[in-house]
Amino acid sequence: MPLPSPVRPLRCGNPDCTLPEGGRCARLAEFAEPLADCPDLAREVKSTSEAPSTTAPWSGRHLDPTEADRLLWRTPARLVGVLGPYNAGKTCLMTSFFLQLANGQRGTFPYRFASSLTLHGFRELMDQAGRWTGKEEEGIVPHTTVGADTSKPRHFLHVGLRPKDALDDRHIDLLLSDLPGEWVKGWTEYVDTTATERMNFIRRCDAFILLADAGALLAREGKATDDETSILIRRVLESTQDVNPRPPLALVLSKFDRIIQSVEPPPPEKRAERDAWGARATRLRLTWPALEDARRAGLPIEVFPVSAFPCALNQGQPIGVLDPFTYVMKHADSRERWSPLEVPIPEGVRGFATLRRWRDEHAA
Ligand SMILES: Nc1nc2c(ncn2[C@@H]2O[C@H](COP(=O)(O)OP(=O)(O)OP(=O)(O)O)[C@@H](O)[C@H]2O)c(=O)[nH]1
Ligand SMILES: [Mg+2]
Repeated sequence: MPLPSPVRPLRCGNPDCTLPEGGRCARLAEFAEPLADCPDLAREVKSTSEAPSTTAPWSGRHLDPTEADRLLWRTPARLVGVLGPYNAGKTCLMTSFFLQLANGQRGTFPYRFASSLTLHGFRELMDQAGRWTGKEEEGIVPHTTVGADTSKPRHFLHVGLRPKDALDDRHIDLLLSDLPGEWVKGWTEYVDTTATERMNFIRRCDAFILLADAGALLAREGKATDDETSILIRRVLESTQDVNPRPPLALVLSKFDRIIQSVEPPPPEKRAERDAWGARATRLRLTWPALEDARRAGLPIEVFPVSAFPCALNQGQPIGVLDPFTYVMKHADSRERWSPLEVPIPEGVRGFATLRRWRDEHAA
């Protein structure tokens, strides 16, 4: 993000004036020092209620693709594509993951929480989730929207991690995509250039977490969800065909609390086996073959029943949220990485000695 120029706080009523942008005063002939004398110029006064301008190189909210890109170049970051149709529970899963980690409840997850460049973004989501009373008809977090500035959509959440060993202070960046379901649908169904460009990051993902609403997928009338999920798996498979090694894929059956009374999940080591799901597997008519094709193509696959918010926050704990993250990180960590790029300080940059000389020359 460029720093604002020193004259940026100025505003000029004269439409021909470019001084505030670093150009020329339109009334230069009248005033020897337009900056001091021109009456058209006014200092911009910010109202205190206005949000502070973001002169810092990060805003604390979701990162845009350029910021995510910069982070990927600079650090050995792990990029995880969290994908799923509208309302699948993507944002809830990431919010719940963050809550657990930040609370020190890392379970089997091999890292502890260290930092976040998107703390404001998480904070807003956590505030919303904290207000949820547990009723199904209330939303837990707001639906992810495309955002006002469509040229720079902000759709990456960041979590900084340190290995679980308290004496190991290496820092690892984890980037999670938090996309609106409509975009995922656009990418899977009507592939046009805009959709493809927006999803360019897919090829750089170290791992994927795909979500499907467990109730919708395993229900008798779950054909549409089965359809959507299978297409999504196939799109990921197709888009990563020349990525080596093949990225792992965790299929999360979300909102499992809603069906727990009627469906008992198989033991963890059997969850990726079709037969272990018994008669329910027949409802995944297209999803299982897609998973099996992906596995044959070399993608490590695992299935996770998860409940990010089984009840209001003050009444209970999430179930199984850390498991898919533990799984994908185990694979992502085993990938060979380039050492991070140092951002060089440009040569010939003014040191104090040259600065003093330059000042003396100009003062003379
Ligand atoms: N009971 C229950 N409901 C959940 C759970 N996770 C999500 N939900 C419900 O599903 C809704 C949608 O969840 P989101 O996380 O916003 O879904 P999303 O995939 O991010 O949706 P988009 O942003 O619109 O693509 C929430 O508002 C909740 O009502 C869960 O673990 N349990
Ligand atoms: Mg969302």
